[in-house]
Amino acid sequence: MTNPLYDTLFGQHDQSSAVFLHLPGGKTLSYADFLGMAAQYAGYLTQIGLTPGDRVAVQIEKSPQALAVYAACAQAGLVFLPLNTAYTAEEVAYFVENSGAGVVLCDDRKHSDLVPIARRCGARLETLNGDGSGSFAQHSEPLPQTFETVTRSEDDLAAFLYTSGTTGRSKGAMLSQGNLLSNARTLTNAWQFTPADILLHALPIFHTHGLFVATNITLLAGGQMIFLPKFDLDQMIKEMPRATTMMGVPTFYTRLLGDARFTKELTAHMRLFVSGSAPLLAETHVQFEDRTGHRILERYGMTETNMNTSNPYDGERRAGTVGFPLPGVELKITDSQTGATLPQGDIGEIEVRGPNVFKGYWQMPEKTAEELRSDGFFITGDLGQIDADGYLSIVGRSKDLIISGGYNIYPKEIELLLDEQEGVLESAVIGVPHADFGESVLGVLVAMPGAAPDLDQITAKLSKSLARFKQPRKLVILPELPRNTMGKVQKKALREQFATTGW
Ligand code: MLC
Ligand code: AMP
Repeated sequence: MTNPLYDTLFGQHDQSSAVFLHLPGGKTLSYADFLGMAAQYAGYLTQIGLTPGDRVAVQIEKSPQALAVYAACAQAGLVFLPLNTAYTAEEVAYFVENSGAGVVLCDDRKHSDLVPIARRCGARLETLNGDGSGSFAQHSEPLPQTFETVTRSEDDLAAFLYTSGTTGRSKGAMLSQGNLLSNARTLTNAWQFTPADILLHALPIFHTHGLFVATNITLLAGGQMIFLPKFDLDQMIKEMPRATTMMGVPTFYTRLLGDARFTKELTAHMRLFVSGSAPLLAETHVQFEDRTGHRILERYGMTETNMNTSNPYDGERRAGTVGFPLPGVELKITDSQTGATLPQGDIGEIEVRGPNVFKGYWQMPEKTAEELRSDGFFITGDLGQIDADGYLSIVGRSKDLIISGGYNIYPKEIELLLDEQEGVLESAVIGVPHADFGESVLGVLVAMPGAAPDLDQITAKLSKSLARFKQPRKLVILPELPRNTMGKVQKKALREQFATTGW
C-alpha cells in the first residue's frame, strides 16, 4: 500500500460509478467523478510547487469541491488545514502564519481581506466558492482526472486542526494518517456502517465531527451522504425519510424536537442517530425516544484524539453517559494534581491513549508536553466518572472552555481582547445556559476607577476581531470579580450568579 489514508478511504472507489453525494436540488455526484475532481486539484497543488508535508489552509463554504480538497491533499501527501468559515481575517492571519501554509483557499467574499495576509506570509492565495467556481477550480479544470498517488505512511501527517488553548493562543493539532484511519475503522465497525448507509450530513466540514467522523466512516464503508451546506430545519425534515443515519451536535436534536413535523413516521427509515461534541441532556435523550422510538447513540471525542468512547450499538445506550472506551482506546480517570489513577467511581481527569491520539501541537513542544504524557496518555481537560457498569459520564471540565452549539470558545482569547478595551480594568468570560446552543458567552467587566466603559463600542470592536460565535452575547459590569484567598477569579461563583440570565 503506497498511501494508507488515500488508498483506504478514497482510492478503493476510483472506478466506482456509485453515488457518493446527494446535493441540494436533486443532483448527485458519483465516487469516480468526485475523485476525478480531487485528482485535478492534487495535480494543480503539485504543479504550483507544493511538496509532501506542505500545509493547505482552506476557509471555504461546505461543498463537494471543499471535500475534494481534503481528498486531493491526501492523494498528494499534503496536510489539510480546514478553517471555520466564521473566522475573521484577523483570526485567519494567525493560522496561516503559524502553520506556514503554502496555499490559502478562500471564497471571493474573503479574498480582498486575505490578500495582504497571504502576501505577508508568503502563501499563494486562490479562490474556491461554494458553487464550485473560483481561480482554483479554473486552474485545475484542464488537468487530468488521474493523479499518481504520493507514497505516504501511517505516521505521516494528514491534517492540522487548530484548537484554542487556555492561554488564548490556538494550537495546531497534528493528526497523522494512522490517527484518522484507526478511528475510521473502529467507528465503522462499532456503528455498523455499510454501503447501504445514507448519512444525512449537515455538520460543517472544518471540524472533526463532520470531517473525520461522518465523512471518513462513509468513505470507508462506501456509503452515501446527503450533503447539506448547513443545518436547516426544513431541509433536514425534507431529507430525513431517505436517510439511514444522522450525526449531529445536541443543538440539532433540540431543534428537531422543537418541530412538530419531526415524528416517528419521519424517522422510520433511520437506523442510527449519533450525538457528540457537547453534552446531550438526558432529558433530550428521553424526549427523543418518546417521540421517535430511537435511542440516540452518544459518543465522546475531541480534536486531538478523534473519538474515544461510544455508547454501544447493540446494548443499552444510557442517557447522560458517553458509553465505553472504543476498541483500542485505553481510558483512565486520574487525580488532576498527582496523575495517579483513581478508584472506579471517583471523579477525575479523563486521560486517553491509543492509535487515535494525535502527534502533538505544531511547533509547540512545551504545550504538547503539558497535555501529552511521555507514556502516550493525553490529558483531555474533561472530568469524568465511570459507573459500576463501566459507562463513562462527563461531569465537568478542568479546562476553561465554553461549548456553544458544538463550537469551542476559549474564554482567555476573549478576555485578552476585553482587557484592552477603553475603561476596562479586567474581565472574566463565562458560559451561561442557553436553550438552543447549550451554553452562550457572557462577558463580565470591571471598570477602571472612575471610568464608564461604553459597552456598545466594545461590542463593535470585538466584532472586528472575533468570529460571531465567539462574541459575548451580553456584557455586564460588576464592581469586582469574585476571587478566592489565592486571588484566583472564581468563575464557578460567576456562573452561579448568572445561571438564570434567561437565554
Ligand atoms: C452560529 N452562531 C452561533 C453558533 N452558530 N453562535 C454561537 N454558537 C454557535 N455554535 C451565530 C450565527 O452567526 C448567528 O449570529 C446566530 O448565532 C444564530 O445563527 P443560526 O442561524 O441560528 O445558527 P446556525 O447557522 O443554524 O448554526 C447553529 C449550528 C452550527 C448549531 C447549526 O453552529 C453548527 O453546525 N454547529 C456544529 C459545530 C460542530 O460541528 N462541532 C463539532 C466540533 S468537533 P447572529 O449575528 O445572527 O446573531 C468536536 C469533537 C467531537 O467537538 O467530539 O465531535
Ligand atoms: P473539540 O476541541 O472541538 O474537539 O472539542 C472537544 C471537547 O468537546 C471535549 O474535550 C469535550 O469537552 C466536548 N465533548 C465532545 N463530545 C462530548 C460529549 N458527548 N459530551 C460532553 N462533552 C463532549
